[in-house]
Amino acid sequence: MAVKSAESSQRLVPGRLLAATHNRGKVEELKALFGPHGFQVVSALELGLDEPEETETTFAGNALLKARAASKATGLPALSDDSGLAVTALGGAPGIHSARWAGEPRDFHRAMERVEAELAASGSPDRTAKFVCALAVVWPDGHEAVFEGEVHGHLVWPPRGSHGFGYDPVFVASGETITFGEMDPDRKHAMSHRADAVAKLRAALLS
Ligand code: ITT
Repeated sequence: MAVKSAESSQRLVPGRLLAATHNRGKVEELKALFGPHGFQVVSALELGLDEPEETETTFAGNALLKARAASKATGLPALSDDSGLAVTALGGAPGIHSARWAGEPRDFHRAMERVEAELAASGSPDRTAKFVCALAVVWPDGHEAVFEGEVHGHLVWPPRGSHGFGYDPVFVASGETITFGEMDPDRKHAMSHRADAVAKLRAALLS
């Protein structure tokens, strides 16, 4: 997927980095992906920041909205992640609504069951899907950049494995036989949609 970088001349200097997310799974993955590059990742969850309402219609739009709110609240450079599962036979759903399909309080078993039920109802034999991740960086001076990553694969049923988070137990990346839920986290971090977006961010902002 194309990289959209609103401002690529700005550099991200290793140090304290605010992860504008309240999702524990994402916080862990962002720490694992940015820690080795000299960043101390502090999350909006740990700081108790308000969660902005995700009112945009794209991953990139929602990522920017979350990073802007967190940078404004803290005066720190903020990194946000808007991501989700896009199922081919469901026209890309749940997409930007991936978290919402889990209801409140969030229950991803319920979300995975809904995907399975809607696939069965669609009558399509196509089980291909992809995870998408938009990472946005917003600096206190208003500079912004967004990077998008993807990983393609297919869905399996029933769910398998207890690693990762969200829809990981039903997603098998292309060329793999085990789900992200069964995969060692380091291996997921080498091939995931988040890793793809981080690689693009690194090339643009850290090199
Ligand atoms: P924040 O907005 O606070 O970051 P959130 O969970 O609401 O947390 P999103 O709106 O971006 O985040 O929703 C993304 C959902 O997509 C997330 O809750 C997961 O269910 C799913 N998802 C994203 N990345 C995933 C991954 O690596 N593995 C499994 N599921 C993932």
